[in-house]
Amino acid sequence: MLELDQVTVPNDLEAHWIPFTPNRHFKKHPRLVARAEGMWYTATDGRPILDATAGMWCCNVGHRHPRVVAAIQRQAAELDYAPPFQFGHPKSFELASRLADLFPGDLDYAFFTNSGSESVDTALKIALAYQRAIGQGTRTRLIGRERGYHGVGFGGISVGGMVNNRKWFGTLLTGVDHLPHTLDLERNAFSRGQPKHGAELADELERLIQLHDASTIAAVIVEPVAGSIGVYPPPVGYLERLREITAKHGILLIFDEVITGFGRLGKANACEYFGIVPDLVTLAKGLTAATVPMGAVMVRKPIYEAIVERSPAPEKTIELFHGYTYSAHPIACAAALAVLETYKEERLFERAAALAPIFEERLHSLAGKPHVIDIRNIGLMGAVELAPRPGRPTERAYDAMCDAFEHGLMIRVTGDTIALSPPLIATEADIARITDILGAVLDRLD
Ligand code: PXG
Repeated sequence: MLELDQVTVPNDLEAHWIPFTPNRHFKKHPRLVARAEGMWYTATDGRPILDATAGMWCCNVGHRHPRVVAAIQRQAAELDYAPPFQFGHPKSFELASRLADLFPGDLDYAFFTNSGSESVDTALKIALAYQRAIGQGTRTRLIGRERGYHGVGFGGISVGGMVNNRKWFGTLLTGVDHLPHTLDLERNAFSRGQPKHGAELADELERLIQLHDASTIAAVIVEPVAGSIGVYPPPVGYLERLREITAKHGILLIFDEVITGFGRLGKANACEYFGIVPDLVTLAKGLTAATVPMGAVMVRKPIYEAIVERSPAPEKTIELFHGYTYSAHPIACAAALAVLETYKEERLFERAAALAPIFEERLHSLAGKPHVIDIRNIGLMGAVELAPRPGRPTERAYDAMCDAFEHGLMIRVTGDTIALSPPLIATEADIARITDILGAVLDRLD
């Protein structure tokens, strides 16, 4: 095991181009962690850092869980790799069956990827292939939502709605349109759980259908709870309406559950939480609790049947020309199976559901703090939105993140919003500590 005094801290940070990070500032003021256990990281200078973000919405079983560590070690020593095209290994089939059991309705098939971004591109491609397979090949348009985050592949940024993630990268996919986002501070500020107002925003889909005609639209993709933008729970009735409208017009509905999957809302997934069966579901993060990179797309039976079972090509012909070298990697499968076992054994989804009201209470106790203009929460997802500094958007929240790290707390920021998503193993005392440290950070913030 790595002891802290064995950690060497590099004296040259230049060569690593760090993703989604202000490299110039970070390399002058690095925040490096050396080890982790349970709810805690240890910084390279030995300071304990409480993890209020489950890494990046992903370390749901806490860090370095013994069952998961052992499963990864065993698998690495047994079968390091198996080609996923034309060959296979038993664990991927076991994992797919377990996942099918976790999802409602006939979301019975799993296609494996290595990240959320790959899951999104895979789901969009399956949607297009399905429409073509059922003789609806004119349905090529994809509809996303403003402020949505669907990873960083060209498909994902095309249907995504974060301006900075799109504007640098050319024309993106053509034939994409967007629904309006659902944040409405005037009507819904400081809502607890799902906001009351805004279900009618789903009717904008009817308007897009009138504009483009249903016969040109393949799929709509949304995060059931917008995560990365800073936790926008869906208005009451909104997702139900999206499901109704898409079904009526033969449009597939894709739920991007990269964040909401695996207990974040106190249920196995957002489908179960909201009681809605979409046509495809994208997964990653909590699938392996981030121990080994892995993603997946859950697919409804009629989609699999149309593309695979009813393929007009001879049986020895590939049905879907798509996949990755590391799809269903044996070590990722072993990690995922151990993580699913941990969710079940430790009743972590139920635990998250029980903790959610306490988290809500503590989070909303920050309402009177300086600069706070909104607080939102659902399950174990929470956001504190700050008023931006005039002319310097994002800087205030960034300073809060740096200060929190100095004071032993890891939080995430997006724009001027602080986002919290503690591991599902958090205790009441952990939540209290998180909000206490954050409260002090807000008090110090200028
Ligand atoms: N879809 C959703 C809904 C996500 O939240 C992805 C796709 C992409 O997953 P990968 O594994 O390709 O990164 C995500 C990822 C943040 C933050 O700060 C959130 C994500 C990634 C990075 C930062 O909120 N979510």
